Amino acid sequence: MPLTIESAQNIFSNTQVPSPIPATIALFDQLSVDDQLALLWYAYTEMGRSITPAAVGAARLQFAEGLLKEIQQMSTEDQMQVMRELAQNADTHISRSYGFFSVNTKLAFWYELAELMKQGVVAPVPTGYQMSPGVQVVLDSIKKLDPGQQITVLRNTVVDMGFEPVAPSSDTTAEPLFERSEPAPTKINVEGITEPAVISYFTAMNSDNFETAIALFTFDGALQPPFQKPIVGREAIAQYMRAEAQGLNIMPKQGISQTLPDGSKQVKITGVVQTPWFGVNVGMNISWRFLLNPEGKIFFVAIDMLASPEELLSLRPR
Ligand code: 45D
Repeated sequence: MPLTIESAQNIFSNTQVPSPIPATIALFDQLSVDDQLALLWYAYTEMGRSITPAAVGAARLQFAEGLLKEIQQMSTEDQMQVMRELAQNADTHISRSYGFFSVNTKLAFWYELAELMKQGVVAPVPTGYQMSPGVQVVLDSIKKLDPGQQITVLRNTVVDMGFEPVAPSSDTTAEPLFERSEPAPTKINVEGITEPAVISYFTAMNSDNFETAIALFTFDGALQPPFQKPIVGREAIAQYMRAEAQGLNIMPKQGISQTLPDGSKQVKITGVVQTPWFGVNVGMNISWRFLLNPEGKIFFVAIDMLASPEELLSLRPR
């Protein structure tokens, strides 16, 4: 029987525990737009007491600079309006430009706006803003998450903003590199796992060697990032990796592997991933669910955020 993405998505389904991240975002989505912006400001400044993202390099800012200049020249009321329009996905020229940004440029844009807010150049909340009780509910929900989950909530809200382009810009070759402050581990040792494709995948990813990583996939292979649909085909996966997988520190710890009757293998691994935005300060608890074809190529891999650190150890078959 040929492998299908639908069946691959369900491997190890009994180890999948509902994540508190979508639940928190669902609460956030119910807030009014002013409450949403205020909530993000409170959450971000609160989080900043313990962890702050790394400053944004000039290269990454070049794409956002025009918009940021434009916003700085506006009145406080207009600045507020632009932020509302971004959060509401309005069809305006600023919201459209933002929609074309890569994920990391979107994050860099807000990082800079947050700096301007700290300096008092841009107002974080409208004058006379009254916080609704719902904001506290969402803040409490965010506080219960671990740091890796908190930064994922922030990232997802930022990604969802702006007017969605009809055809997303696909040129990721211009995406600036993330400088690695220290080299990622290249000697990968995963307890219980010897599959060469899987080990080579981690080694390649830790040196941003996406060509090598892609060559480990079948031509029709797929990669499913956290909370997203599968990205199908080598070229699409390569584009995605160049845009979003740079500078990651991947530290897989342990796994289980099972051979299926047709000779394909399913492998589940848990471990910790660090993003270049926060470096060694924030570890995200992650699982990888691989389906390898009988020739040992990667047909499918799903990357999931674990619901809790306990899930790191709960490796059950199927
Ligand atoms: O609205 O094996 C203000 C893949 C208030 C590849 C604000 C992967 C107003 C394959 C404060 C100004 C990539 C899938 C906003 C592995 C307002 C693979 C600003 C996984 C918005 C392992 C907010 C990688 C700001 C993973 C500035 C899981 C927020 C990577 C900034 C995960 C938030 C990376 C930042 C994550 C968040 C990065 C910088 C979760 C960064 C998060």
